[in-house]
Amino acid sequence: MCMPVRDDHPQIRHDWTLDAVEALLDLPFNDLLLQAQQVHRACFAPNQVQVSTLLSIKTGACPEDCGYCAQSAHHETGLPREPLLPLEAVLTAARDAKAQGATRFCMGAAWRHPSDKHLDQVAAMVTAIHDLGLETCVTLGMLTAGQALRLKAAGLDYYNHNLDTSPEFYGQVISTRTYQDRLETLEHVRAAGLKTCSGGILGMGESRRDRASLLRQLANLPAHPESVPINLLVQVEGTPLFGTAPLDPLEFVRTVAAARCLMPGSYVRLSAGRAAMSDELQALCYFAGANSVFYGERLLTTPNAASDRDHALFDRLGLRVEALEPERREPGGCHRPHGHPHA
Ligand code: SAM
Ligand code: DTB
Ligand code: SF4
Repeated sequence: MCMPVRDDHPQIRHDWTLDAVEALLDLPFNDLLLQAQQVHRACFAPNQVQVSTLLSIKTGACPEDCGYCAQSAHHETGLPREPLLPLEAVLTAARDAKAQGATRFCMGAAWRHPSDKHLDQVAAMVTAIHDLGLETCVTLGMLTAGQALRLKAAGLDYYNHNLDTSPEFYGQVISTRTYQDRLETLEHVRAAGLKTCSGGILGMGESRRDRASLLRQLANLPAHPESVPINLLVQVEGTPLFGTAPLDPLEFVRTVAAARCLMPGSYVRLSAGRAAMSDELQALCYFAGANSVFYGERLLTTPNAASDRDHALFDRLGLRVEALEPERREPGGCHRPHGHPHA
């Protein structure tokens, strides 16, 4: 059994300098991957992957102007808008996801922030999905402290709220909110006792230093997010970021590896962009410490990697899908199964 990776563990730090994180990203590729793999093995079952399924419960017409997003009302992307889905439709999708082996059901809404009426409707969804025996995650935009508590009381496990990029680059991607707005919602989520899911998007034209700065922000939060999604920009026609020069795939792997080194006890999730990645690139990401994916044919509005392709890849790599076992899901703790050091 390995020591729990808690906030007082020497590997858990919240005092990273930007130069130190950049130096990690600058390491020779093999040195960085070896370090990440060692950290990964010390904290997690090395051949296990957690799978979550996503559903867009309210689509399009978002007042925010995020330069990457198909759902912003500021961009002409031709995406059909859909109001908040009824509870029954959401439950059908959740039952399906469970039947396909997902352990967490994540719901996304294209809001700047939810109204209290919408929040009550989402809270009812959360409770019903929790009762199906699935973990729940929602991403609804900014929350007040009271709204975070309301979701916690409804049985919510995780709140997803990405920092997305560095504070320095943020203004070039989004003008309708600030980095501080994001940090404040994360504070409310933590204070309510919810688990945090927070990560970012790579391939938006940011520099390596920006990627280092994003990782530093995440690692220097008062508690590491339990889940860190690393998205690769899905380029959507009509968005300002459509046509951005693609990121070197090895740079993506480096960032996954650095996330693993900086946040040893966090699940690092390969998120958007997997549909366009080769199996070999995904395999390298798993080696670099990614241990979670979004699974299912769709992300929110764009296609995901096909499920049969995922299963074939898991088989080829000898990766097992993690079952939901609450006693092993201690927040910030070590997730390695007892008595199976090399499981
Ligand atoms: N509206 C809420 C918000 O922005 O917090 C929740 C939904 S939003 C779609 C959730 C996350 O999806 C964003 O923070 C961003 O990281 C990711 N995302 C959106 N569009 C993307 C794209 N085209 N490529 C990669 N990631 C994307
Ligand atoms: C996250 O970091 N990625 C997911 C989830 N959290 C909500 C969303 C990806 C969205 C990709 C673009 C789309 O499908 O609209
Ligand atoms: Fe709205 Fe979220 Fe898309 Fe930004 S990322 S436009 S907040 S749905």
